[in-house]
Amino acid sequence: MKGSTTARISALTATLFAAIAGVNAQPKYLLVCSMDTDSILRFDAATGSFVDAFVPSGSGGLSSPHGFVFGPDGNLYVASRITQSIMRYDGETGDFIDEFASGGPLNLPNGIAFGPDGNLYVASSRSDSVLRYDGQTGAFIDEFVPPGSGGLSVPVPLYFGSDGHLYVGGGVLSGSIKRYNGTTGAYMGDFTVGAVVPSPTDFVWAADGNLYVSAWDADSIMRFNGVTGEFVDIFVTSGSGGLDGPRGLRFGPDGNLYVCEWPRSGRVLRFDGFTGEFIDNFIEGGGGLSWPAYLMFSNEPATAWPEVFRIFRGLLLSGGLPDLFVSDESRLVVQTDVFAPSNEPPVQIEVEGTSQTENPSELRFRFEGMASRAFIERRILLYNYVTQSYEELHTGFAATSDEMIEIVVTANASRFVEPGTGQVKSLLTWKAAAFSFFTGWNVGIDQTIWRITP
Ligand SMILES: [Ca+2]
Ligand SMILES: [Ca+2]
Repeated sequence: MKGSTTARISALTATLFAAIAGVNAQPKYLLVCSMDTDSILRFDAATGSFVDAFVPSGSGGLSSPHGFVFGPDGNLYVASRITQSIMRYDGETGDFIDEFASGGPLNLPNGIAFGPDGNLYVASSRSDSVLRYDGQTGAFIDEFVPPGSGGLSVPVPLYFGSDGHLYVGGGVLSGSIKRYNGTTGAYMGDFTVGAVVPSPTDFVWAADGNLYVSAWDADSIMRFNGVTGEFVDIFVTSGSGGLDGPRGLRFGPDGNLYVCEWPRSGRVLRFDGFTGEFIDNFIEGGGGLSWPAYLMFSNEPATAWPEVFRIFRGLLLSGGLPDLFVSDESRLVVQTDVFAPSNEPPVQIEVEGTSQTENPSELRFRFEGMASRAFIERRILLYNYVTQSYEELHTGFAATSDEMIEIVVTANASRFVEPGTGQVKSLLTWKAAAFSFFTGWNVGIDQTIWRITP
């Protein structure tokens, strides 16, 4: 466990570094869900000035929009509360496509997210549950988190963490962020500990490794350790800048924190991302904004999950594709191919996924795994679609307990995404060091995912 913690800390350091290296990736737009006007409004991300109604009022029947997210197909999905459905809009133009999902015991949809299995997860506020819909067809699949599981009450925001598990904010006076197994939906415990969150309405992991949570009933923004869930502090104090009912929150390109105020006004408030001090009303009623529920910048990173794995060398001992989704000690285990030519790594595994964007400003590949013996050389390669060959980006000795390695590409990242299809591929190889005479060993892979920023 200790090794795992160390690896996580180094991964967080990498995140911080990347945040500094990636400042050139400026989003153009801030999208805000304007509940009272039944529209999604677009603002200039740098100035806050109104640009247009990306999704015009009532488009396709949109009524009381809440959670929204860009899907794996690049389109925008919006929870429409009054119609009890999830609407889909063209991700480029904002044009209505269809009423994507509805039905099942859905009652007041709130936060929505796509999962590692490519399906759509919806917080059903009034049934105290999380529902799952087919990510391709929109058909209802099941109650992924059954009503009240782990004490879930009035779920509002929900996101998959970088560990692949599902985090759900719920509860009123004794609110918290709860964690559910990303593949089974089983309750894993309350993630936030040390302080209750009075009505958590949104949350976000920041580059500093902390989790920032809107406490709607306390008019404040709380901060928790993003890895352990331990309470850190009240980051934005109650009522700062007149804050009355914080809801959606995100960090902007300037490193500051943007918070929707719901429902009192049409304000998006900006707070210093380092001190939490109030800066200004970044948006105040622009474009008719009223009851802003959620917001997002146009270049938020999206997760690409492994869709296929291929064993070029080695023998599958145990596990399968779903083991690669979540950091949960459940692994794909592959043994050495003893017949491999001596100049070739006897374990070679390729994983493949799909990026939502073909021109990313940043691409990260995250690997978590281990080898059964010491002195096994591990290489991580990403497929370069320009040179049409694998490019080696990391090499080192594999650890004998889980370690997490995150490769961060900020320069010319589009070379690792196939034009037209968005395909991304990574190759992982293991080979015993020259001085080692062991031939029978195996590797366990706990997680392989990509995080891709438009
Ligand atoms: Ca692990
Ligand atoms: Ca796993």
